[in-house]
Amino acid sequence: MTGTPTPRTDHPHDLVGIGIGPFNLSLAALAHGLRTRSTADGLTTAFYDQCPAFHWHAGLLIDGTTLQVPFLADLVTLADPASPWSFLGYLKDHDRLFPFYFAERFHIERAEYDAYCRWVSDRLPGLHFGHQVDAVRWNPEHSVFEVDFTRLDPQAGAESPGRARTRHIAVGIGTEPHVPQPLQPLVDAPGVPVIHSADYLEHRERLLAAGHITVIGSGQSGAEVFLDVLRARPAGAERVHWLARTEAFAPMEYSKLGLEHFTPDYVRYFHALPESVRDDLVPRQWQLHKGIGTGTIAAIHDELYRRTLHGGWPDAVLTPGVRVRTAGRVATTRVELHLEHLRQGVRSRLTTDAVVLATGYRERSLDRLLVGLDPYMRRDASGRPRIDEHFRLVMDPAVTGSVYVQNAERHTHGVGAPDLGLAAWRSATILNSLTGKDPYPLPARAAFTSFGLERGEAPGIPGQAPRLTPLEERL
Ligand SMILES: Cc1cc2nc3c(=O)[nH]c(=O)nc-3n(C[C@@H](O)[C@@H](O)[C@H](O)COP(=O)(O)OP(=O)(O)OC[C@H]3O[C@@H](n4cnc5c(N)ncnc54)[C@H](O)[C@@H]3O)c2cc1C
Repeated sequence: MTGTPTPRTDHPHDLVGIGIGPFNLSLAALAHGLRTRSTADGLTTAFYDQCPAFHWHAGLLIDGTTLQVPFLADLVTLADPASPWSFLGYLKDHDRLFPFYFAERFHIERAEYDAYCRWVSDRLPGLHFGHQVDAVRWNPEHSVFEVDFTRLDPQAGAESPGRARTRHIAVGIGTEPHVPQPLQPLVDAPGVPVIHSADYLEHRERLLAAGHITVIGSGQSGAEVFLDVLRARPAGAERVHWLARTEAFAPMEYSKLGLEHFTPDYVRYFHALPESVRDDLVPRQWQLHKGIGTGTIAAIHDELYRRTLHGGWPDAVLTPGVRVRTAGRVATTRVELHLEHLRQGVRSRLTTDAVVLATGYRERSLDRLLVGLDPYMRRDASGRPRIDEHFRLVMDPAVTGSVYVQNAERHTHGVGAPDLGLAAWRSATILNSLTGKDPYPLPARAAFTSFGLERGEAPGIPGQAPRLTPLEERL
């Protein structure tokens, strides 16, 4: 809820959430739902976000772009379909249930998901926007965490400090745009538009006015920006390059059994693997989350094809397998990219008038925020926080409170960490652990695939005796 008064901070909360992206918003919505459940008493909660209001990837809400998960992957439904904070609840509140029913859309527009989340954030009590959390400490004397924040008032330019005390914390600070080192010099200099795709819409008009545009990056964002540029430019005078380091403009895995990697079953299987095996696995699974949606690939090809109908080829160059070695400005108005094809070994230069860096995102560092907890935190062989199956940082037993994390656990819980489809389940898992009362009963099984073998016996359906395979059949 924007503009709510900051609560009294002398009584400790049960739970403080840091960051209000979709994941902590889901946690706040399900925590709010505990008040009506007989299995658990209500929790006192407060959630803080540094932004003035909820916005979800505002720079990439390009017309027509859709969520890559079905609308059922909203903030609550997969844990509590009866919650008032569901996407269907949002539609009902806006008298749009019938139009949505006839639209037959499983994948809603990104802008609609953003509006739905903002509707929740405008109504849910205990959300405090314009609050930047600066530090977290454990107070052993009172057995509470202390959360220091700064209230930001962008209009008045005023700032004032504050502190909340809490028994438990949920960190959901998300990701930030990433620019690879060779491209850093471009971002720091003014003049030519060189922007990260996260800021695309804000700079769209200026970019489209440039003579030649280069889009770098072969993920979903790069593909969407390339398609948008293509559609906006006249046929035969597109003047756009799309370059990517990857071997191909590859599709994202979206088969039904492939999607079972985004189930609680896979999360549990992955979490139980040894650390070295997990580290080996994650980069190999890039196609589960880093490719391009097949619909977007089809739309790009359709658009290019349409531009050949009256003869000639579009003035668009699409080249995968290319690395940008270095980059620099030329006479303040242009950019020169030094390119190398990774297979051919061929090097060349490209001079361009605008660059969109669709070079992805990185998890925001927990270490910066949680430096005060460092002496208590247990780390793995690579120095990363250890995180248990309930999404809780493993800490010295002297700390009796819990720090839960959302979307910072890819190394322990796998590729599903940033996936919106697991949001409600993870929030429910956290609340079940925090209350110790299982207010949100969760399914023991969610996938048809049995990930891994049971030790000593064949995999089977939980609760049913496994069918033993005679030795001859195994040959
Ligand atoms: C363009 C794009 C599209 C995507 N589409 C999909 C999709 O279709 N399906 C899917 O499954 N996944 C999708 N994802 C991935 C999904 O993980 C993110 O969309 C999602 O926003 C992550 O939510 P979050 O809550 O972790 O973080 P964020 O949405 O990044 O929110 C984190 C919040 O924490 C706040 N914050 C950070 N530090 C502090 C601090 N110190 N104090 C206070 N507040 C702080 C930030 O202001 C921010 O509001 C997409 C990602 C991107 C980039």
